Amino acid sequence: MINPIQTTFRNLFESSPLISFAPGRINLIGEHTDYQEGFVFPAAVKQGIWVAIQKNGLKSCRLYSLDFDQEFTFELDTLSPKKGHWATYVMGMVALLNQAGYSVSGFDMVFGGNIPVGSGLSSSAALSVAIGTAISGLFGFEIPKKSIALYGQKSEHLFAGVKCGIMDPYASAFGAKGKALLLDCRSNTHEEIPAEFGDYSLILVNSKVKHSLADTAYNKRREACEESVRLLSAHFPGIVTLRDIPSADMEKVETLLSAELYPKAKHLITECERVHEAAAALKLGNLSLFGELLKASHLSLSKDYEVSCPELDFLAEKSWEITDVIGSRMMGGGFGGCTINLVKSSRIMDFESRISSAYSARFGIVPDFIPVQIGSGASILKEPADTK
Ligand code: GAF
Repeated sequence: MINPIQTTFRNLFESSPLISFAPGRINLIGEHTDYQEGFVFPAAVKQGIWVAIQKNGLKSCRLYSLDFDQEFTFELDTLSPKKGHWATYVMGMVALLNQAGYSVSGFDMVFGGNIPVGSGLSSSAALSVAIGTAISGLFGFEIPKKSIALYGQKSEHLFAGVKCGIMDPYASAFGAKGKALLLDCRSNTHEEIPAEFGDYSLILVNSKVKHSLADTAYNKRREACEESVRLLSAHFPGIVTLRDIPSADMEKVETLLSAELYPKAKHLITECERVHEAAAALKLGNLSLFGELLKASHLSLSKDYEVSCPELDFLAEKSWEITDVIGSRMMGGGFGGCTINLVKSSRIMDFESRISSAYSARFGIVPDFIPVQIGSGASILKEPADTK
């Protein structure tokens, strides 16, 4: 992928660019917990976004998206990121970096990637992190990775309208080859844990549906958690988020919350515990326990947190029926996108054909299968040979 990006850049702008890469991410377990300062267990994948960039000596930034085959130019003096356009991710990062005191001057940029659209591998976080890494390298800012991840999250809040957590840009920035990140979303620190699955491989199944209002529902879930914290804090002194409540106190939580709020809080509390259990199981090589925890996570997301959909439920349930599958659950924000599955490597073709025929018979959609391997986080791949 680096070659077409580099060639396109040279053809369009006739100079030699710096090239950065930032990966997409999977999440093994720990869903919808990051915005409650909880625990998550993501990993970077090999698919990602490549950004080629060079200074242009102007007061404007000239962009070209290889994937959209579109150009876009914006002036640095009148920067106005608008929701819904790919260039917003570039303008958003530039606006936030300028606000933080990094003085970004004019540049030319080409970017593109190989993250399947709608797969839930978080291409938007990868794009923000790749842009932050590229700008940091080009202008010599040496912005810490954690700050790049936080700017990526803030850009999503301000310019895409999704009040997401830190997981996606953090995993893209800090990913490590062959390792999953046990991430504490309060301290924003992580422990790397070898993601060794023996005879099993990770494979995503893309439902190829994205139900409307997903962003609204996401923000509503976040508000429901915040409301629960407000109601519970009088009875649990010192709690800051739902992560601070142990599941041993679940009965008390139930008596204090409405029938609407309680299951959501229950998901948060139990999912944080499942993340620790899953990390411990992986360390011990106990894959069957790991798989059971993935199933419990899916059921909690579907029944209690209500962020699944019939297509994802069907894919997970069908996978649970197959003996060669050790774990399966919806992955990411929900309401569509992918399931993540641990499937016996020698039986993947059989898995694909069984899931494909069952899913297409039920929904009239042929799902996509995306094998994933755990790769490294964001980096600069190539320094420019010359600068303007
Ligand atoms: C999306 C968000 F961007 C993440 O922050 C996280 O909340 C995830 O949904 C659900 O776990 O990917």
